[in-house]
Amino acid sequence: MAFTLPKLPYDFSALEPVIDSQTMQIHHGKHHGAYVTNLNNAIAGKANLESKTIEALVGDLAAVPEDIRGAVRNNGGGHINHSMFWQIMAPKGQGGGEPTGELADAIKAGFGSFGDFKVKLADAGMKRFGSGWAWLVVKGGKLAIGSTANQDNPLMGDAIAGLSGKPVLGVDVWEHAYYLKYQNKRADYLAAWWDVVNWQKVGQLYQAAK
Ligand code: MN3
Repeated sequence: MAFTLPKLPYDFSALEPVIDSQTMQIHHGKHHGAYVTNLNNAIAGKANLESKTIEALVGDLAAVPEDIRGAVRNNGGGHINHSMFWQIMAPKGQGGGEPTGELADAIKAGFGSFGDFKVKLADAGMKRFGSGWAWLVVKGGKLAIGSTANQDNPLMGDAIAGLSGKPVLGVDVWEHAYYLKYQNKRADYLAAWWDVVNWQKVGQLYQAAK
């Protein structure tokens, strides 16, 4: 098996009340679990693909045979996106607040203020029609905000994902991420989500990406 479902770094109930326990169980175990299973099935027997990191695999879809490229794009994207998503959240109390240090400075330089940044990221999530993700990426040494459809990741590049750069924060705006608790109210989910963002982890990703 090339890829495995990573364990959550906290309990299913740890992100309550922002994200309910049942949503976390289904989202991690069923949705992310299925992306991993389907990705492994798609690349089974292809040692050159099985030995790659997930970043290298989705970052070079041109190297994937055409007959499985769509499956790798969707399920490899699902795997890398969710693997990051779990890491950049933390239980209320540990998560939330504001970024510090260089990341805070870069957000201020790029978007005016932390408040302006939050508005712009939520706007990217709201304007993504249907399923997808809103992102904060490092591109050319600077921070940028964008969104992708389905399970596309910025590492796939502009031609495929409509966005490029190294992701440092991504928020899942698929209905499966919020429907049980928030129903159709994506804006309420996005507003509450800030309370569980792990800014320490996002700061580490920023340091590695810049
Ligand atoms: Mn999801």
